[in-house]
Amino acid sequence: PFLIQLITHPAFLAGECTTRFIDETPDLFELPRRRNRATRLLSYLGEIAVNGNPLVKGLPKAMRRSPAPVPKFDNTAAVPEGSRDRLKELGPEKFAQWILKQKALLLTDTTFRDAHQSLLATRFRTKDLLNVAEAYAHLASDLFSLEMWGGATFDTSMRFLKECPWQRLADMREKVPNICFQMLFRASNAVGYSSYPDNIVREFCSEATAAGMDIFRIFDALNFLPNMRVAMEAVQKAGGVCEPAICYTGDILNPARSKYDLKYYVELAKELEKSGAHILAIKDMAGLCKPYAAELLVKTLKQEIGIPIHFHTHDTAGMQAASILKAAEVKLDIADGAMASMSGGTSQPNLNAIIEGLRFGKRDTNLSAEHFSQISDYWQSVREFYTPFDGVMLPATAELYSHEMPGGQYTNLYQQARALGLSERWPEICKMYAEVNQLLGDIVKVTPTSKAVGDLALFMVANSLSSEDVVYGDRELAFPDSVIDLVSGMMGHPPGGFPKAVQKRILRDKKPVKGRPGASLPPADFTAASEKVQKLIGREPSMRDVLSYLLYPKVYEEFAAHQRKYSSTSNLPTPVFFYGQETGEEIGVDIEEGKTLIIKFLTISEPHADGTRTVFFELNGQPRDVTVTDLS
Ligand code: 3PY
Ligand code: ZN
Repeated sequence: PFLIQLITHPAFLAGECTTRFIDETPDLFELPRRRNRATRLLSYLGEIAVNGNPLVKGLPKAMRRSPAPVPKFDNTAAVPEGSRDRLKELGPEKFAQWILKQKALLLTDTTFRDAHQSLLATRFRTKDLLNVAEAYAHLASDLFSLEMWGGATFDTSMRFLKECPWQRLADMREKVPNICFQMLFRASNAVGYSSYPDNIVREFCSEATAAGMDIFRIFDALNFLPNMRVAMEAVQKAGGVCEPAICYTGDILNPARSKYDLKYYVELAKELEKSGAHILAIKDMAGLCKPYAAELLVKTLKQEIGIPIHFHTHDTAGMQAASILKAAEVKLDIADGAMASMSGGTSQPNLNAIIEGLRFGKRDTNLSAEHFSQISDYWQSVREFYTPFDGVMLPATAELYSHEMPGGQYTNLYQQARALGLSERWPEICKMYAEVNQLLGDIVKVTPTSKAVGDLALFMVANSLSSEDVVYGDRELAFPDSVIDLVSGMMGHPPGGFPKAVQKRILRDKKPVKGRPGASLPPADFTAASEKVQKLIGREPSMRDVLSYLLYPKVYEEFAAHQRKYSSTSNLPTPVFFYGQETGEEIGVDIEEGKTLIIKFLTISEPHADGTRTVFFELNGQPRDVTVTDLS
């Protein structure tokens, strides 16, 4: 095709063909590249048509195929100014001052990140996020921020959805220029499950800021300050808004839970303010901060520190909108909620209801009920694409206050238990989770420490082990890696350290890490990583590619292999990505600005002698077929 392109090119026909002409005429290469791209996409569609997508195998089927209706807005109107314009104008310090002056309670919408992480195993695809992004820019410009990145989205988008997380951020940024973006950053654990070298943490923050991230909520899963400071400094240096979090556990109202009392949180908050925080987050990842505790905590913090306070909670027990309202009464500055149709349960409290709860009062948000309803309707339709991941809605029980499981983990651990055939023993697992927490000295439980506690609880129930067996038994036990990482100090250190006997039994002869793990990890070699990535993707990698690889080497390799084999599948509609096309269905796939492939699926042949099948399509009106090995 290249030769035909060349000899039929108008410049060639006009006798102007030189080597320079070939170099300077990139459209010569366009046809083969596009064809190649189309062939690869057809291979994906053929593969799904014959073998299905393993992601949804055995899970309840999503019945919705029609696109989710996007709220109407005047797209010829200028994008209204929003919090991001204010941040750009003022810079982080003065922006924080501006927040303090607001009468309204400011709101963050978590639907693009935590809500689907908590309810749908983080499976929202970029396409569904982008489709509503411009509507947000026009209809929800008075939101304080959109939490749309970080936490599990980084790993999940590559591992399961085969999408580039950086591309998601950059594309969202393009469509929403006016509202601040917020991300969740696990301090030295970055967007992963254990400490990374400091140079990765630094480079990540700098690159995320360049890609359009504004506000970094930084937490450490043990509230371990040395880990947080590395990330805080990196964000400050990159010019981002630094929002460190105190992770809330226990119950400040319960005199018997004295390890994490009011004084503990106030001291932590003061330290964070001293280290240059612009905003302080209260991260109530399990939804334990009851209304009167929230009131006491926020009221006290407002007296003790001078920076704005941002409250994040999960509605697992069903009571957390009340905590937000109580905190708003004592001058909380910003609260997190999720759009109605993606709220409640292990997700955030209902944003639409909070807006109405505050209407006509002192902290009235002045946000539009009508616009936010339309946006919630969009998410309700989108949610119907994700039925396979929307399974278990565990009832909230007051047991939550004894096991203290984070929202994002609650349903996940249940799924893990079910996969091990232990779903009948779920109440026992919850009790064991609480027991493991005490065994480890009563620690903060949030990614990644919560995973280690959950893994150990499952391990103990599955192997019928008691706490005594773990501490005093002499049976050889192959503890899960996450548990070894935790007690060896690779996730940082809890206040007072881990109980020595437990640590010794789990680590045996292995020595625990002293101090901050990042301080003893060798720096990552970016040059070597870049060479490796170049081999995987066949082009000069960007720093973003290299960071994705360094954070998740194996996941990145598989993601790169998917791209090589199928090209980017990110633009396929979600039902097609999960289930393939229906017979006779025609879809338009934008492969780049202004270029759309029209793909119609016709049929699948009977199997051939070699176990393959032929899948027939029409591509832009022309017949095309691909051969796929039938794995059934
Ligand atoms: C994460 O780290 O992904 C969390 O959501 C913690 O709450
Ligand atoms: Zn959360």
